[in-house]
Parts: sequence; C-alpha cells; structure tokens
Amino acid sequence: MRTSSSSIPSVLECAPYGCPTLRASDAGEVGLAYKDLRDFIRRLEKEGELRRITAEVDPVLEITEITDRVTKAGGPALLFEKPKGSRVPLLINMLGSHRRMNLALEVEKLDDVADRIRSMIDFQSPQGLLDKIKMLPKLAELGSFFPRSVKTGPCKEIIRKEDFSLSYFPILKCWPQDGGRFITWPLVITRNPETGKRNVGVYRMQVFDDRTTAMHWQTQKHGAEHFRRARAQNPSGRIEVAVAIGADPATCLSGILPVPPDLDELMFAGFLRREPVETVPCETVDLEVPANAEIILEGYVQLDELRTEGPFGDHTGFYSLEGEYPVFHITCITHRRDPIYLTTIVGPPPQEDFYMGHAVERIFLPVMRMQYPEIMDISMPAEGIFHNLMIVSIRKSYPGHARKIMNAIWSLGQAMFTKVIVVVDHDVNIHDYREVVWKALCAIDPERDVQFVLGPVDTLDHAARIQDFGSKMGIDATRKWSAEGFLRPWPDEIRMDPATRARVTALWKSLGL
Ligand SMILES: Cc1cc2nc3c(=O)[nH]c(=O)nc-3n(C[C@H](O)[C@H](O)[C@H](O)COP(=O)(O)O)c2cc1C
Ligand SMILES: [Mn+2]
Repeated sequence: MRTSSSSIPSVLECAPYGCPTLRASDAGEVGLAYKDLRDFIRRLEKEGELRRITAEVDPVLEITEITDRVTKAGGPALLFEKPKGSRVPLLINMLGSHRRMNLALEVEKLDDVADRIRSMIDFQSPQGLLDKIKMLPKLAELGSFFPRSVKTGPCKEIIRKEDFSLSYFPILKCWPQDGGRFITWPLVITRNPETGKRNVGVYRMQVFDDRTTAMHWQTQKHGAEHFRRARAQNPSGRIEVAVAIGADPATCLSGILPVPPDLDELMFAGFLRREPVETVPCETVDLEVPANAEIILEGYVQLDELRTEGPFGDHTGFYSLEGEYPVFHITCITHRRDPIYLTTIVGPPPQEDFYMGHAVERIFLPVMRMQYPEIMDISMPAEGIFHNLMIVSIRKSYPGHARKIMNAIWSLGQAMFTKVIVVVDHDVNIHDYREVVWKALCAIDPERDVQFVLGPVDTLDHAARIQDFGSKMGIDATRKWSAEGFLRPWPDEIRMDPATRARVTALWKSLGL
C-alpha cells in the first residue's frame, strides 16, 4: 500500500465537541453510495481525514493507546498497515469525528438525515389524486431501500472451509485488564426463529481460540432475544450466526442503531446510503451477509453452552466484569483477497462511540417527535455515556407533562436504559450544558421534582443493585404551574431592556473597556 502525505488535522480544525458542517460540494453526490469500506477509505484520504501508519504497532494495547490520543485530539481515522503479528491492515477511528460521520452518511449535517426520516414519516393519508401522485416518488424511494440478494460478491474472494483461524486477523486487546482479544465492530447477523426476520447488531466477541469466540448479547438486545426464542424451541439446539466485519460506512453504522425489533438494519442501511445493500448467501449457514464486506465469519451458537466472558474496558470508562455469555463456533471464514480489518475502541469518553451515539440522537429525534411532538429537542453529553444522562426540552401543555415524557422515554427501545432524565422547558438551550445546570437547578424543589422508577437498566451499569435491573431518576426541571399545586409566583428571567442595551452599545467605545 502506498504512503500518504496527508497530515493529522490540527486539534483546532476539528475539535471533538464542535459540529462542523461540510460545504455542499464536500458531500457525496446523491445516488453514489460508498461501494464498500475501501471506497470510504479513499474518500477519507482525499479529505485529509485518514492517516496511514507504516510503523509496526502491536494490536495488543499499543493501537488503543495511539487511537485514544488521536481521537481525544480530534484527529483522523487511522489505517495501521503493519499491525504486529498479522498481514491484514487495520482501520480504526473511522467515524471518530462529526465531520467523518457526515462524510460517512454523505450529508452536510446529521439533521439532513433526520429531515429525510421526517419526510418519510410525514407521509399522511393522501387527500386527493394530486396528493397520491406526489406520494409516488416517495414510495419508489422506499422500495429502493430493501436489501438486494445477489449471487456472489467481494466477500467471497477467498473461501476458507478448512484452513481458517482468527489469528490471521489483527484483533485488539484493548485495555490492560481485558480478558483477551476482542472483535469490537462485528455486524452480528441472526434470524428471529419465530418470524424469520433478520437482525444485525454490534456485539463484541472475545476470542477464546482460533475458531471460537464469546457472543456478548446483552440481555435486552435483539440478538439475545433470538437466542432465547431458539432455546425455547429446542434447548439443546443451535442458532446460526454470521458476522460481517468492515463494509460501507452506513452498513457498519446500522449495526449499532436502535431500530425496532424485526426491522431489518440492512434495510435501514439502504435508507441511509440511498442505495440497497447487496447481500450474498453464506457457505455453511442459511443466512445472507453484505456482499461488500471485508471479512465474514460463519457459524453457530450452541444454545446450551455459556462461557465466562470479560473483563472488558467498556463504554463507561470502567471495566465490565466477567459474565456468562453464549459461545460462537466458526464453521467457515470468507474474505477479500486483501481484507481490511475494521475495529474501534471504547473507554474513557470521548471515544469514537460518542460520535456514533450522537448520530443516533440526531437521526432518531424525529422518530421520537412523531410519537411525542411536545419534545422539542434532546441532548446526551459525552460524559453521560448515553445511557446515564438525557436532557429533554418540552413544550409543556398540561400538569405533570414532564413526568409523562420521562415515562415515555423509559418505554422507548434502548432509551429505557436512561439513568437520569432532566426535563426542561422549551426555552432552555439544552446543548449549552452551563445553561442547563443553571436553569434546571433553579427550577427544582428536589423532594417534589425528583421521581424514581424501577426497571431494566443497561447491562454495563456496574452500580445497579442487580445486573440488568435497577432504578432510574427523572428530574422535572420545568416551571411549576399552579395547576400542579405550585401557588407562589414564578419569577421572570433577568434580561436587560433593549433600549438600555442599545444606549450602552453606542457608548461602548468611549468607555475604554
Ligand atoms: C463499539 C460498540 C460495541 C458494542 N458492544 C456491544 C456488546 O458487546 N453487547 C451488546 O449487547 N451491545 C453492544 N453494543 C451496542 C449495540 O450494538 C446496540 O445496542 C445495537 O442497537 C444492538 O442491536 P439490536 O438493537 O439489534 O440488539 C455496542 C455498540 C458499539 C458502538
Ligand atoms: Mn435490531
């Protein structure tokens, strides 16, 4: 591979918390989705968003240390051309900035994706012929998202049914106390044994040996549900599993998106990239995988087998401790002639997963607002690791409205994990955390305005009383109404009158300040 001269963009050019937007000319042309991972790598390189590393670096800890520093400094994606002990190059930090996320989704800003979702949802019952005609392009667009099955593809360039081993790939040991090496960005594909519907989820896989890994299906995730349903049908049977590693960026991202059960993530990927995902049948299992993938692992999970997994340095910035998880047995590996191994690390925030979570927040806001139009905006600070803190602004219309919204969020897919929800009025800028802290704390009488509930919590929450079950807290930081029993007057926020402001502005130069 050739060496690039592009340099790491300075920290100031792409500060991790800023939301730079691309110039329109930077966004990909509509209808020209990235064909595969290497197509996106080429684009990143062209944009100065990729750095090739030719020095030999160890996938055991060293790549993490380098990536952690680069991500925190707002640096580029990294292509390690010579990971120690493997001939396969490794790509990391692919989506680790707002700009790269926009490039990946070929938009100027994430709200553009949200707008597309909104226009799909807005699709109301047509009033007349003209309305129906206007719907046709939308329907055609919808139809174009469905995955398209093809006979073969690049992921089949090499088919290994006998001589295969995971040791061929530069799989990371991320942090010092990790229980081993972990595949961190696998697209794990299973079929719901009852409905036959496909699921794709990113669930880390600890390498046990050359042909066996753990399958970290957290309790409430769709992969775990497929496992449970299969086990209910036949406790000593198997569930077939296929794993794709490295594909076009929208497909890679789709595996982490909290889409409803039985909604195919690959369909959603087709929507994001505006072109269907092509799939090919596996060699040894009855599943289809993205044809453009770099690497495919085929195999099964034995339904009556669990094995100790972990510890693993996790999203929270702490280690997830050991636990009992299903085991994935590999029956075949297929890959490109020159595969690229895609991975990511998680750990003390912010990491690449912050940008993924931020994309989830922006992309799914319109979906939340469809059911709950009173929600104006939501925000999840990096330090809240997504599940720990959600700030929500609402247009409050009736007594108890803030509490209704808390309960709504706790019942929405993976938002159920939200440990602390802070609800504020619509006029609070929830992306300015100083304003939130100031106004929310002024608005509460803690005993009155804090609500606790019990329910499912994130498996990774190490403070919960029991794994997967614990309490959550909602803070009603809206203005309190007399209809809510608040009988004192609520004061106005202090603001200087415009006339005085204008006079002082006119005087300003003469004040010597
Ligand atoms: C880097 C990364 C690693 C992840 N690892 C796991 C994991 O090991 N287990 C898990 O249940 N979820 C994991 N997740 C979160 C899931 O991918 C996410 O919840 C996804 O929506 C699950 O898909 P599902 O809704 O189809 O179950 C990870 C997410 C990221 C970004
Ligand atoms: Mn799913």
